[in-house]
Amino acid sequence: MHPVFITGTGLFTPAQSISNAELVEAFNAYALRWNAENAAAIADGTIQAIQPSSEGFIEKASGIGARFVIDKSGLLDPERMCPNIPERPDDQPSLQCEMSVAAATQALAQAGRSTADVDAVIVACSNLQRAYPAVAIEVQTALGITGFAFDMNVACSSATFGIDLARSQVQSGSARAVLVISPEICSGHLEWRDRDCHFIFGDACTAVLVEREPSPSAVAPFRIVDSRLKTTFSNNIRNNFGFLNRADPSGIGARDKLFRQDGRKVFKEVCPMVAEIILAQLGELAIGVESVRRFWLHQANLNMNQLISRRVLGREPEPAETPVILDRYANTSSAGSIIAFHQYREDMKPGERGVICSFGAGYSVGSVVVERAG
Ligand code: CO8
Repeated sequence: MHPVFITGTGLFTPAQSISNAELVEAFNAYALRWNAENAAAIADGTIQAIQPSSEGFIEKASGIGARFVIDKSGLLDPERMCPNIPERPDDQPSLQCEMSVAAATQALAQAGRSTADVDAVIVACSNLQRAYPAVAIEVQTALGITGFAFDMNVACSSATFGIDLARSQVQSGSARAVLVISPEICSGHLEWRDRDCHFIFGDACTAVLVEREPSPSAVAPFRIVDSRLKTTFSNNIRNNFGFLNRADPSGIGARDKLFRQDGRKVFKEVCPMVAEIILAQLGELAIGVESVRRFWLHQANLNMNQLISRRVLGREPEPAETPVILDRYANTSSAGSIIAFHQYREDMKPGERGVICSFGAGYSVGSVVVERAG
């Protein structure tokens, strides 16, 4: 089969960031207020008081130190606890289109390509801001790309599944080059009033250019050696928001219409699954684990990544082997492993190999083995 390369990556980071201290202060102000308003019911045992959040817990349980967000004003307002993102008229670019164009422009520049070299756009992310027309087609038009575009969603594994699909399209000849873009606005579907998860997510957008040959001016191209996809159904990470919600008004606004998870179960079930998939993939490719220079893992939880790396390597990982961006970005769903790849790959030498691996809701795992091209 014809080789296929990732020739450029791009990253859009929102201008605003929220530290754990700011987040916890806002949450605790909300909790105090809610508990005061519901004091009688709490006192007679009908409902339970909201427990405060803590910076210490967040850092220890997750490794997250801050998160970028599109709007922090609404998130830090104890009366709102939700981003303020005004709707735009249909004749203006959508927010996800704007983020996508910014990231894609960087990816093209890094690859030494122009939009005239690209035939397809895949917008691959956890949540799309509308059902149709596809955000990808809006992005395609904004960039002036002829050809085709479509949206897809595999939650945290959207980007790796998108790369696998782009690789097939390039291999089959249906596109010369494909942009895989992940505009993740996680702040819009997170319940900021739930201390179990209010610290987990942030916003960002990544773009990856997949094509047949790197241009001579590509900054750090990588050949895709292999990609493996795995899904297995689980209710442990779920979001029931959808177009049928209005057909049963009793559920509108209920807690299950935003992200929710049983984090403990996810941790226990997903870590071994990911380690097994990476080890099986490397084994079948006859690539010794010790020869893999870097693992750009999904950025959900630091402890999770350390456990997976230990299982794969059979020893403690060196920090440079498993780059962490979680401390600044938090979990940006499908963008996470690509942000790590974007920020930590230029130092690798031709022939050196790495693994981009995402995992999350579904469950889904996407593992892409790459090798630095010359
Ligand atoms: N402050 C203080 N205490 C807290 C807080 C807080 N903020 N939150 C919880 N606690 C308490 C709990 O109530 C509990 O108390 P108790 O022992 O009295 O019951 C105690 O701390 C321990 O809680 P947990 O057992 O929940 O703590 P864990 O150590 O398991 O850590 C984590 C929780 C960090 C969530 C951890 O389980 C984890 O990261 N698991 C993996 C989760 C994961 O990777 N999920 C992937 C989801 S992402 C994805 O797939 C994409 C979905 C689409 C994007 C959605 C965007 C919104």
